[in-house]
This record gives sequence, C-alpha cells and structure tokens, in this order.
Amino acid sequence: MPDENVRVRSPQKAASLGRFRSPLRGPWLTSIFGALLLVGLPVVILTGLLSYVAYGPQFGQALPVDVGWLQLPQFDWPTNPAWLYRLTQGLHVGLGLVLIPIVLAKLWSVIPKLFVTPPIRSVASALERLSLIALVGGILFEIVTGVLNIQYDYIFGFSFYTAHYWGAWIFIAGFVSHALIKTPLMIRTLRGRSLMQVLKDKQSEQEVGDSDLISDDPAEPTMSRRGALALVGGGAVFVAVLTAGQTTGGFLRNAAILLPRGRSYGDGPNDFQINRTAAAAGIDGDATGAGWILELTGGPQAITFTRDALLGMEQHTAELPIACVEGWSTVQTWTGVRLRDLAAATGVGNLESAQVTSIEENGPFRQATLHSGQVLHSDSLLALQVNGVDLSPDHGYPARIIVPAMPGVHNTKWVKAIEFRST
Ligand SMILES: Nc1nc2c(c(=O)[nH]1)N[C@H]1C(S)=C(S)[C@@H](COP(=O)(O)O)O[C@H]1N2
Ligand SMILES: [Mo]
Repeated sequence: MPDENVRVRSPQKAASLGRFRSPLRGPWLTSIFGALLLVGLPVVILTGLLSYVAYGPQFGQALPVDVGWLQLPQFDWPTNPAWLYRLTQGLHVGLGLVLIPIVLAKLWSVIPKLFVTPPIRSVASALERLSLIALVGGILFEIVTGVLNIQYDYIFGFSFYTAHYWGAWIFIAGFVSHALIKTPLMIRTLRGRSLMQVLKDKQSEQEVGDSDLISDDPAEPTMSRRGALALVGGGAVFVAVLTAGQTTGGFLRNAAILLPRGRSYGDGPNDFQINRTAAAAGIDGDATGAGWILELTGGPQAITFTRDALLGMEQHTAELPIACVEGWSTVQTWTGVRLRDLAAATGVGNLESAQVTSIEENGPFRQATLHSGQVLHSDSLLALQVNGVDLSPDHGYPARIIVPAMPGVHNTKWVKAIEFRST
C-alpha cells in the first residue's frame, strides 16, 4: 500500500534491490554495527602490529622477515608490565574473534550495495568500490587465516604470518579510507534515532530516507530490529564465552573450541598447556639426561654448566605468564638462575643481545634472540623448576627460558646453549 514513506525509484534500481527485501536494513542498522567496529577494529589492528614489533624484527625474527617499505617503527619490546604481551595478544585474538558476528552482521546489512547497478557511476564511485574490495576482502581474509591458524598446526602451503601481515595492510588501507568517508554519515544517522528507543521498540518498521539500503518492496519482518541486535550481540557474547578459557584456564578452557590446540596437559604442578611436546619436538632422554650441559659463549672463553651446577647457583622465583601468539596464556611460578647472572658468569661486557638455542634440531622455534633488557631484567630466568618441582620434559626439562612480557615463542624450551653478544 503506498504511503508517504515509499519513495519513487528508477525501475532499474528497484529491480536490483528486489532480492534483498528485509525491512530491517537501513542506514541506522548499518551505522550501529559500523560504530562498534570503528571502536573495536583499531584495537585488533594495533595489537596485531604490536605483536609484529614484539617479535623483534631488529633481530630478523619477526615474520615476515622482509617487509620492504612497510617497515614498522622498531623498538625494544618492554619487559614491564609482565602481562603486557598477554594483554595485547589476548586482545588481538580474543577481540578479533568476538567481532566476527558483528562483521558478518555489518556485511549482511550492506549486501544490497554490492548489487547496485550500474556498479560504477563515477571516478569517485570507482575509488569507493576499490576501497570496499580491500575492506571486505581484507577482513574476510584476515578472519579466515587467523581462525584457521589457531585451529590447526600450520596447515597453510604458505607462511601464515606473511599472508596475515600483508592481508592486514590491504585491510587497513580499506578500513581507513572507508572510515574517513563514512564516519560523518554514521554519526548523523545515529543521532537521528536513539539506541534506547530501538531497544524498547518491539516493532520493525522500515527506516525512512533515501538510501540504497532501504528496500522499496520490503518483505514481512521475521524479527524486530531489537531482536536483530540481540541476535548479533548474543553471538558476540557466545564467542566471548568460547574464547575466555584460553586466558582464564580452568574449566572454561574446555569450552575454548576455537583454540583446541595445547589440550595435552602435564601432571600435578606441571599441569598446564603444552603446544609442542618433547616427543613432537624429537627430544630424547639421552640429550636431556645426566649428560646434559649448558654452554655459554660470548665472554673471553666458553663456559659450561651441568644441571647440578646451575642448581648450586643463586635461585630466583618469579610468577610469569607464557603468552602465545595464538592468544592463549597461562601464569605459572618459575624458579631458576637469572639470565643476568649467567651473562655475568661469562664475563661479557656491554651486553647487546643473547641468542638462545634449543636441543631441538628442527622446528621454527628452536632459536630465539633476546634484547639486552630481556636478558638483564631481574625476573628473566633460565628456569629449572615450575611450581616447586622440576620442569616436566614437555615443559622444557632440563631448562627453559622465561622472560617477563616476552612473546611465548621466544621462551625457548630444552635450552642447550646461550650466546651473549656485546655491542
Ligand atoms: N624449543 C622450543 N621451544 C619452544 C617452542 C618450541 O616449539 N620449541 N614453542 C614455543 C611457543 S610457540 C610457546 S607459546 C611456548 C609455550 O609452548 P608450549 O605450550 O609448547 O610449552 O614455548 C615456546 N618454546
Ligand atoms: Mo606460541
């Protein structure tokens, strides 16, 4: 039935929109999802870029190794507060997952735009389309690669890190241009109707106005506008519940189905997450038994320690997290020898960095370089024990690195040698 809200459109446009008839679509609904993403996505972007810096590109160990002119500012990743990487990377993965329902809702809300004919009406519209390809293609690519990476061990035929890094920049380009173009419209639209009013309203009348998003031929509503918001919000809360366990541990860990890896736990005090077991890393008992020695180089001459000799040195205990790039983290109480005491024992001066090598012969994480601040921090340890007992083989026996705020990957297990380097 015609009324004053039905606008006259060209037959062409009406036809192109005919397939998308939900009466819920409109600038306000798109804007409310857009506002949430405008706040949330920059956090995911920044924490992702920080993770790249935390890996230490100055030592050639961030991935991808060569990023050409897209080099980020490099600085020594802080060691204070100890939970820094736990927070930044937990947010990157956790918030990234929680925003997925909102991203999908936002895309659903603008589907008619994809089918507007003709698709390109001017140079400006061509540029806008290009930015939309970067935006939509970029975010879908980042979601798919990110989710698959935390689900499975290295399933990609290409480097996940390289793909996720370059995909991120394409997405960032699309996101920044889209935000610049659309934010004023978003703010105007949100001012026109209060969220409170929508949440109180059981109805779902169409939005009014001239917009490609508003169907000229709306179907019967299948849910109210507030119902749609509740559905999307509920989806985000549901994902949050499925994700929280990777940080909290405990019984919620069983619900962390988006990050199913590392469910192989140890016993007693060694009962916490293990990604890569000693068996998987090819560590055999001979190499870690009584014959194990630690070799320290970089000073005037190489020195070695047996495990008993290390236990005879001053022991230090610190409660520190391991925080994996994949988002999970766990805080444990570690005891061992301070790295700075080991550096001092070699007699190295003007320490610049330390290169740690594992007994592990293959595998991407058998080596790590720590900057001087990470070596010299008073809680940075070559840990021999955890929670009052010897490390289990899976947690790195005879000795592992543990450094405040360092990405989990650089806390090398089954340490064989440390080379201290001076400036
Ligand atoms: N030698 C060695 N050390 C290693 C790894 C490894 O594969 N080999 N994995 C690293 C990674 S990615 C993390 S997050 C931490 C904790 O991993 P875990 O759960 O396997 O102990 O150990 C790090 N130390
Ligand atoms: Mo990790």
